[in-house]
Amino acid sequence: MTTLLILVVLALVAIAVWQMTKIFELSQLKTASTEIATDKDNKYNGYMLFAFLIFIYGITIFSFAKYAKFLLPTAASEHGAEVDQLMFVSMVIIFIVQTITQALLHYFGYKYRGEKGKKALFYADNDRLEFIWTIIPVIVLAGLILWGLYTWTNIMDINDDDDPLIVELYAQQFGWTARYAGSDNVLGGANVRMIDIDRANILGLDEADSYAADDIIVKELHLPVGRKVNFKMRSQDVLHSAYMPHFRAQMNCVPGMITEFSFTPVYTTEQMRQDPDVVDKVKRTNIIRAEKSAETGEIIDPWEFDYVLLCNKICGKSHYNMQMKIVVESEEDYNAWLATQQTFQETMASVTQ
Ligand SMILES: [Cu+2]
Repeated sequence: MTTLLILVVLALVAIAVWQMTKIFELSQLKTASTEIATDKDNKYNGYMLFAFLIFIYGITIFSFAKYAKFLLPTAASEHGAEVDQLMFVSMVIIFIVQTITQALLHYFGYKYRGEKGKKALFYADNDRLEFIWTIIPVIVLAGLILWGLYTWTNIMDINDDDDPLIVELYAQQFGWTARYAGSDNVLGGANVRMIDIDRANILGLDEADSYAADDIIVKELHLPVGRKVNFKMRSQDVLHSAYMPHFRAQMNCVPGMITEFSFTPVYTTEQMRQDPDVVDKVKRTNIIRAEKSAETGEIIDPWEFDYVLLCNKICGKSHYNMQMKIVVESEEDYNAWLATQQTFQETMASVTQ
């Protein structure tokens, strides 16, 4: 490490000496004008501007063609479609504006390149032009912001209308736990101080709280399609972020407080597996897996699409793998699955025995 630092210092000193020699050379009054651009140089640079313009347009088209497949598939939640539409319209506007302004910028750079005898015109301002290029962005931005605020307020309005399912998402280094509110649909009180690992009270539920008795703690999240879910997030240790990309949902999990997010899933896992983008992605991934398997001789199972809950805050060394599977299914399947799970009271009873 010390050797590397010494080498870096030596290199920097060498650069400094070189730069100083250059400054010294420039400061010497020399009549030779080799550093002054000629008409030929300016013309050459003007053409280079067009070449650069073609390059940025080219790379844009290339990126669309090559990388568009990495975008998320259709939104699987009710509000997700609105978020996507807002994003799409914003991107289209940015795209059009940048295509036009880049062309103008490079064209004018070429048109008004330096030429012998050509003098720049002193032009202080033009009220009409200033007005136009101020008012157009003002109108467009005001529209986008108002629309965005309206959508945001709608999405973030977490209420108990339409009988939502209440689910707690509990984050800790490095995994997720979910808690259903049970048949009363009310989560029992909980606090990290009441965690009792020996007695399997992993989420610190208040055993004296009658609402806690029927709560169901699980390691895989199942949601009935078409029913609104109100999530209540808690964190045990550091900042985490509950990120459910397919549902266009994300909310920070903050130690010491409960944060909320609400959405309605609209496609079951099975339906999403039929989505052309998902089918394509699964196919591509499995080709890579098969190749890797053939290369290393290791058996890698083919991948099947599932919704996921990820952590989107860098919370420690295993952050990258902090995830939980989400299954969206019909109301009947969901009820059948839930019926097989143990309630908090049952878990406690089995431990105490
Ligand atoms: Cu995390």
